[in-house]
Amino acid sequence: MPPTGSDPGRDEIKSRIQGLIDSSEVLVFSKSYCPYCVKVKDLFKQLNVKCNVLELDLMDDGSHYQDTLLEMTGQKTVPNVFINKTHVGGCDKTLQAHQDGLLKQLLDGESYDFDLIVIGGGSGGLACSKEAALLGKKVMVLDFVVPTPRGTTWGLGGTCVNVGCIPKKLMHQTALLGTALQDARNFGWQFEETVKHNWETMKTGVNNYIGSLNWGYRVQLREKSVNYVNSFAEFVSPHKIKATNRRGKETNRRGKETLPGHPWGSAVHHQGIVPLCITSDDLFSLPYCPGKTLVIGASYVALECAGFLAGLGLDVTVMVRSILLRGFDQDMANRAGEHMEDHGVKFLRKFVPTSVEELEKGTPGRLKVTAKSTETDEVFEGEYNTVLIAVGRDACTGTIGLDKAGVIVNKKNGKIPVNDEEQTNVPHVYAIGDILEGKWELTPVAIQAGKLLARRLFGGATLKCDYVNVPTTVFTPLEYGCCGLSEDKALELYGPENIEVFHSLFWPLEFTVPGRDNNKCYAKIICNKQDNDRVVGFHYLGPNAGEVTQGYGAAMKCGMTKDQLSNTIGIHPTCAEIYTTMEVTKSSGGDIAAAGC
Ligand code: NA7
Repeated sequence: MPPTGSDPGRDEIKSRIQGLIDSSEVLVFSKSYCPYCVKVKDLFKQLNVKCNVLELDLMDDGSHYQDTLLEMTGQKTVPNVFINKTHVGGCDKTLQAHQDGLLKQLLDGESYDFDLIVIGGGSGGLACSKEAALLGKKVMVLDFVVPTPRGTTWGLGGTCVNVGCIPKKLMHQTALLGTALQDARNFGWQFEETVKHNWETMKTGVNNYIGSLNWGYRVQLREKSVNYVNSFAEFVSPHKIKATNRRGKETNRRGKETLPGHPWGSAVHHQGIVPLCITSDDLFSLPYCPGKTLVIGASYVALECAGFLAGLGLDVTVMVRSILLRGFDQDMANRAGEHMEDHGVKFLRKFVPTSVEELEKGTPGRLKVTAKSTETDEVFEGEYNTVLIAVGRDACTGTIGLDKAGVIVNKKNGKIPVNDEEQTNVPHVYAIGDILEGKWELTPVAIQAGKLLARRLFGGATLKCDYVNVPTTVFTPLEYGCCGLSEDKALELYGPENIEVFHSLFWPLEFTVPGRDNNKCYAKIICNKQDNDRVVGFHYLGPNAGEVTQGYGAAMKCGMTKDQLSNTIGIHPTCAEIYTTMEVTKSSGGDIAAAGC
């Protein structure tokens, strides 16, 4: 049994190990029969470097040494190598360090400044850095926002906090309040004055809240002794990071483990028209109301922005190149789109923009947009005050010197491939968050991955981030929450004969008195018949989609089946209860209209 608590034996071993680390040029904890240890010892022999070797299997208290090493380094296995007080790691890491020149630098007396350097202060980077610091590690976070072509910039916290989830949900809430005001009259509220919306008040309120979050993050980093530097970071060698601040001053730092995340940029592929247009990065702090707006793009950023702008009473058109919400369940995407159309959002389908001309300067000005059909020769011309380009976001990995560290990047999309431990092809360089290839671009996923990574790197933990059945919500005017597979994907994976889809329309009680959106909300679960009718896809279109989906997401993690759902007692009257009473299958073609309690 390893000694626990403040065991004097353990403390004694710890101080002995520390003494050895401090006094040895090269220290190898080894086992005499271990072939990996032999490899490492041979390497030092070849390099003609004398090392202090402790064969733990030949020592009476060797197993206690091993447990203490786990506590000190997060590594239980041997060999466990230290050079000039720096923990190098096991056999693979030592050989890699030899290959990339680090071993030589360490033997020459150069050591690391930090145990972990995090590039990018987004949700994932901050979570990882704070956790690593809690585990007693020396951590640096480098974060720098390169201004958008329109000059917009922001503070610490990354996309979600500054130009993503937070401002968009608050602006969505602004729009929902407008609808609530209309509903209120049907509930007896009387207010005579014309209801108007003031963009600047909303923008200031939202931006002030974001400012408080930026400040909060800085305080948290300081409290946890994470070294935060507002500088642009780039690799100059596998372990060396150059940091350039706003005034162009450069400093170099050496990190043992490195986590590149940032920077991101809105993808503005229509280079010619860019200077006249804005992106969502600009919209959330736009100093004036955008007026009549054309939104180019049809994924969630585009639809969410179009939705809340229309909810503020603006004239909004969405230019769709192909389909709505690519990658999401298409049945649900179309229903969310239909609801937007019913509430005044115009859709210009199968068109792409060809030019934008300025007709008049102003805040907002007037722009003429020309577009061409993707299917016919048809040309479209329209006048707008604002053109918002929302055609995806790029991982700007080309600017942070990843090539100098030898990190492989997918050249097509700038994303970084990693293994299931978020490790890149370079063992000491990890990546998390939106920058990862083939993973979710969601804040909570990045936070989870970052925390778990720090615990694995520095706390001896083994738990990996689970990227399966991640719940998410699109904040369109009628919100869309989902978890697991889309119907299309489930059909493709399991085949139509093995899938049962249960579905229902519903009418939220709060919509009944104002008499709106009857039978527009929709619930659907996709079950795998071959696996006990396990729910493999959950879809919800209705109010409070995030709140509803979160709980069912937890149930799906526990392997929820249709039977378990049917045996669950609903909470009445709510929207979420619909899942406990869904009996109509899609294949039956049965009536799914809501019919009271
Ligand atoms: P997505 O999910 O990358 O979707 C991009 C959308 O833009 C999609 O509808 C595309 O249509 C459309 N698109 C892409 N290129 C063009 C061009 N050239 N012309 C017209 N339309 C185009 O992006 P989001 O904007 O929702 O951003 C998601 C990110 O924001 C995510 O990374 C989070 O970090 C936050 P398509 O379906 O390809 O025809």
